[in-house]
Amino acid sequence: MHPDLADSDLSRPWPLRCGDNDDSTRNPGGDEQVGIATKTRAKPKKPSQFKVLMLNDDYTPMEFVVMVLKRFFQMDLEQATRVMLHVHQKGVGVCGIFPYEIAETKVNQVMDFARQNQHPLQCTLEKA
Ligand code: TYC
Repeated sequence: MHPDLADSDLSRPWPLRCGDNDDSTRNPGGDEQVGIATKTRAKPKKPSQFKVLMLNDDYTPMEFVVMVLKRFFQMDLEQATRVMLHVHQKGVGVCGIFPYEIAETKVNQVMDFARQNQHPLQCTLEKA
C-alpha cells in the first residue's frame, strides 16, 4: 500500500467517495443501502518524499553505475562520477529525492537494468 495511506482515515476500502453526498441517483430501485463515506480531509497532506539510495558492491563496474545515474537520474558525467565515487567509498549514497511513486519507479528501473546486464547493483527507498 502507498505509505501515505497506511495510517490514514482515507485508507478504507470501497465504497468511499469524497465530497459527494447525492445518493439519490444511485442504486435505482435497489433495496440494499450502501453507505457512502464522505469524509474530506480538512488539511490535505503534502505527499511525503523518498530518497532513492544506491548501494555499493564489489562487482558492478564503475562505468555502469555512472551510466545508470546519467540515464535514470538525469545527472551529467561530473555529477554521476561524484555520486558513484561517494557510494564506492561510503557504501551508500543518495541518487535523488522524489514522491513515492516516482522513487519506486526509479528503483525498479535501476534494478531491472542492472539485472538485464547481469550486475548485482542494488538500489532502495528510504523516507526522506
Ligand atoms: N565498488 C564498485 C567497483 O569497485 C563500483 C560501484 C560503485 C558499485 C557504486 C556499485 O553503487 C555502486 N567496481
